[in-house]
Amino acid sequence: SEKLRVPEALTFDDVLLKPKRSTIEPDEADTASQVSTNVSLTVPILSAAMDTVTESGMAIAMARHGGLGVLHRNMNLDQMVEEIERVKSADELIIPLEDVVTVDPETSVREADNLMAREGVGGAPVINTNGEVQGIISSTDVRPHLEVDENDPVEKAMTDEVITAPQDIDARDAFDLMYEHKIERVPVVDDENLLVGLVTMQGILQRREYDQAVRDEDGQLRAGVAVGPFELERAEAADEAGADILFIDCAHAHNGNVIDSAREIKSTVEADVVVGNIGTREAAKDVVDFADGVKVGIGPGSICTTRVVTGSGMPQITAIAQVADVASKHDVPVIADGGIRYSGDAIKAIAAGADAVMLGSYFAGTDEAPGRVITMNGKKYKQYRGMGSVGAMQSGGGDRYLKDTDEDDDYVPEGVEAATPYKGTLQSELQQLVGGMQSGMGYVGAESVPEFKERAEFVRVSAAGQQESHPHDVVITDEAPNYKPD
Ligand code: RVP
Repeated sequence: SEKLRVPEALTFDDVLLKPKRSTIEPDEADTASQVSTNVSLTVPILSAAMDTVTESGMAIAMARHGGLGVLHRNMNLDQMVEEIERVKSADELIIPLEDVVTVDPETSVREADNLMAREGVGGAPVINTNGEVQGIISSTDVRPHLEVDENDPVEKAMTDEVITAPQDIDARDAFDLMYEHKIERVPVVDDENLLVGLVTMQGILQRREYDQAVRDEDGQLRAGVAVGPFELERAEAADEAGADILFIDCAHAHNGNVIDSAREIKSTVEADVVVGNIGTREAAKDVVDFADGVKVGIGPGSICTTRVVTGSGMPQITAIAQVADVASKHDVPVIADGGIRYSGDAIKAIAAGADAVMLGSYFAGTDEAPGRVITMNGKKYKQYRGMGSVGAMQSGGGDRYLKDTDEDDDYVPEGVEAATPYKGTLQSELQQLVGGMQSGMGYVGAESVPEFKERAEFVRVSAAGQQESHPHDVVITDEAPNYKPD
């Protein structure tokens, strides 16, 4: 029958990268990649918009290490705005006025000392009632010594010839200024000498530590945010709060209403808009004219039951390749979302045409993911659940599955609630992931992501070949940091 003359679709384990002549050492492989029209990443990796994966703690860590966190949307708009602001301000060069500890010139030395100790700062600008900078006081100025009594006003103990910086100072100049004057902090003032913020040496050194960090033009960390397919209000609030990319969070974005709504969101906001998820060439054709990126994945997720519950889906390598065929012609970046268990899967996704990959389970066990560590049978785990699981849908966001979740007793879930082994810090997980991907680029002989996509070729793997790929005929005695038997 015609019906049964069906095309084949492949996933990660069906293919391997063909090794090619190479002059590239793995650590020379440059992983920088475009993730949407206006945002590129140092490492092409995103953490999933799930309530057991990405809140501000994860998003800050992801951006600091060169990737991007996408905040989930099981939270109200106020919480979301707060979360976005946390990410955006995490590594800010200039601490904004509202967060700066200041003291009044008349305050007693004792009070100032107590205040600084309480707030955990080593010094504070001294400002008058107009907000003009009069001096700066540091905890060493208030230590008991001969000239100053603890009941004296701060103005007697402060440094009054204070070095200040203009609002447009950059990290380099701020460092030089502080180094030259041997000072730890510099008040930032406007033209009228009114205090607008503070730069600290500690802040600058912290920023330097993250030399891979993904930042916007103002030096703030980049943040991604999930919005429901019909949540125009959330989209506007996220945009207003400074989100860099909005991710339309839908399990099946190839739907007329979703596409219309996504188009409307795109025309309203300044942020980039990534549309997803999709998994076919036809879906890609319907969104590439307006999307700043497309996200691919219908059913590959580790906690996802879409394929068994609905009988539909698309094995991930084929889904990526189909979408990328169309999207690449329109210069629309492709994000492969779901099903990645190993660094090898991630680099195969890129070989199939993705520009970046999104992972959930891989990161859910790290310290930076929300939720606490639980112990079962002596082993440590963290909770990890699908956003289409009953529990997650009860916390909001069921419209991802295009269902009316006001009637909350008749959910048809498309995900499960689970636990994943506890893994320690995100940094060490990312290091293994990125390192493995770079080695993959080395095997193919490509120095950059675009060159890798060009050069990579797949071979098809048989069941016997797949068995050969994994450790076999041995008993593993010491667990490797990047391999766990299924
Ligand atoms: P994985 O990395 O395999 O754990 O997959 C994570 C992805 O699974 C998410 O980014 C999302 O696209 C998808 N997901 C999230 N919840 C569900 C579900 O409940 N079915 N699926």
